[in-house]
Amino acid sequence: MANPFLSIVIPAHNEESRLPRTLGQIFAFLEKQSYTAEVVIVENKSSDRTLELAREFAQQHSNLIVLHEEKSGKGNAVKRGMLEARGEYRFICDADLSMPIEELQKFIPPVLDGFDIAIASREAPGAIRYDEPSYRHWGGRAINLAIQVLILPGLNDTQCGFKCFRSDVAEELFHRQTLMGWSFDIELLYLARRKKLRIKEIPIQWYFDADSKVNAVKDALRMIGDIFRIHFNAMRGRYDLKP
Ligand SMILES: Nc1nc2c(ncn2[C@@H]2O[C@H](COP(=O)(O)OP(=O)(O)O)[C@@H](O)[C@H]2O)c(=O)[nH]1
Ligand SMILES: [Mg+2]
Repeated sequence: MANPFLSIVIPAHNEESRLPRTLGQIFAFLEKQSYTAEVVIVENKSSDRTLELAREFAQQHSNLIVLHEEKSGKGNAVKRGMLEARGEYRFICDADLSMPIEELQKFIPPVLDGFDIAIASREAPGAIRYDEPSYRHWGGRAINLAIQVLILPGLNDTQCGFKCFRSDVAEELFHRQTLMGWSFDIELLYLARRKKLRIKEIPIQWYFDADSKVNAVKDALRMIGDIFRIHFNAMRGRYDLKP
């Protein structure tokens, strides 16, 4: 098959309860589009039936690719999926579809053009956040402040799980990714900034899902460690571009 126009890459860890509904909505949406598309699920370290479920779905959809990754971490799964995907545009998509799939149109041509990376933002003017508890919102804002001060000034939401990369940009950036946990986005966006790539922030509608794999204390502390790691890596020239 020729390379599709769009790849939707879904990292999935213990997602047996959310995945069927999400896949149902994604395939119903894709059927209505005129472009070609593939869906790539990357599962790792699940203790439930996520992998089996994804494979059952793949028997009914020839454009669904299911990958099982041995190494742990969301970053590892996304890296593998984005590098194995074949779409001209490659869209990272959380398995909970906390952003309605119809919003995807805003991230790709013809609605959006002239960009290298389009990132969903829950903070840009026009964004709407539904049902988010304030501890999560303010925790996120505190982490974003550290990200902006130390790494990415001007980006108000680097952590939303919906981002679109043009294929050539994905190939280049994901090969250089070194962080494999929740902070992988920050490193990728920093690499993109170094290359002066055009990052577009897209305001979205976002629905908080209490069923989160994020551990508010442990993962927040780990993230702060990663923010300093990226900052010091950058100061030591570890992200300098090879000629
Ligand atoms: N493959 C894989 N996916 C993960 C891992 N951790 C989280 N995810 C996925 O990352 C996405 C976001 O997770 P979620 O629990 O909704 O996080 P939140 O939205 O930040 O609260 C979901 O698709 C998860 O399945 C992991 O270790 N491996
Ligand atoms: Mg979520």
